Amino acid sequence: MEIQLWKEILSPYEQAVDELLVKFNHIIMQYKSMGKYSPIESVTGRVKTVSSIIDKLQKKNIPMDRIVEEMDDIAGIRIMCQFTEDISKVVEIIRGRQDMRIREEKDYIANAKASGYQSYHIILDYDVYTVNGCTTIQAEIQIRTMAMNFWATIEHSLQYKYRKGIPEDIRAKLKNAADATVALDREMSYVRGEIMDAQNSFNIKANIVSEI
Ligand code: 0O2
Repeated sequence: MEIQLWKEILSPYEQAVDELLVKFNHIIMQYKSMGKYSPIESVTGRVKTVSSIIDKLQKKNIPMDRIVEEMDDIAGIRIMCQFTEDISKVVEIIRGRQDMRIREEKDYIANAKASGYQSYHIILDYDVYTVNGCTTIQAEIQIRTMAMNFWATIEHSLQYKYRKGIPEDIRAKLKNAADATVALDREMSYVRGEIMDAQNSFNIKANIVSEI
């Protein structure tokens, strides 16, 4: 397909990622400016590359003219939280918004994948207003703790290294590491109250200093 046509297809997805990043970053800023603990630690976003869209279309037997309806992760947002408890708070924030209409939720924290992968996925319908009018696209939001993100990032890069499949011994080690991640998140939950108090008072002090 021509480059120009791909640019036209991907343009609303790029706009959606930009807009969603602004919205989630403002949530972080608003919590901080109120001197409150933010359930969102950081947020990243990306538009799927053309080659990985083509790979997925072929793998799932999706025709080109069904991209908008069938592909739900061309626009991808990843939200990192400090604690497992923050994830449900972020889900509630998204559920309460009218500009992000939830199509589907997948809880890979309650039901981790066989690989050990943990994350909470939300598929959205999101309206993008362009010079040609309004178009609704799908976007995938992945919400996870920093520990879950550490594991998923390493495992994802190994998937690239071992394109024909991660060897069994490495998969077993990754599964152990995933179990350690669960244990780490559980331990951190025990000290959550302490950390939140410390961060709240740090934010309040920082606000006072910036006002002087
Ligand atoms: P990328 O490069 O991140 O875009 P499918 O999308 O067909 O694989 P499904 O059921 O439609 O499957 O989506 P699923 O499994 O709910 O979520 C897909 C995305 O979740 C993946 O996108 C990854 O980002 C992430 N993910 C799912 N399983 C794993 C896993 O075992 N390890 C890691 N590291 N990430 C996972 P892509 O398109 O595969 O990759």
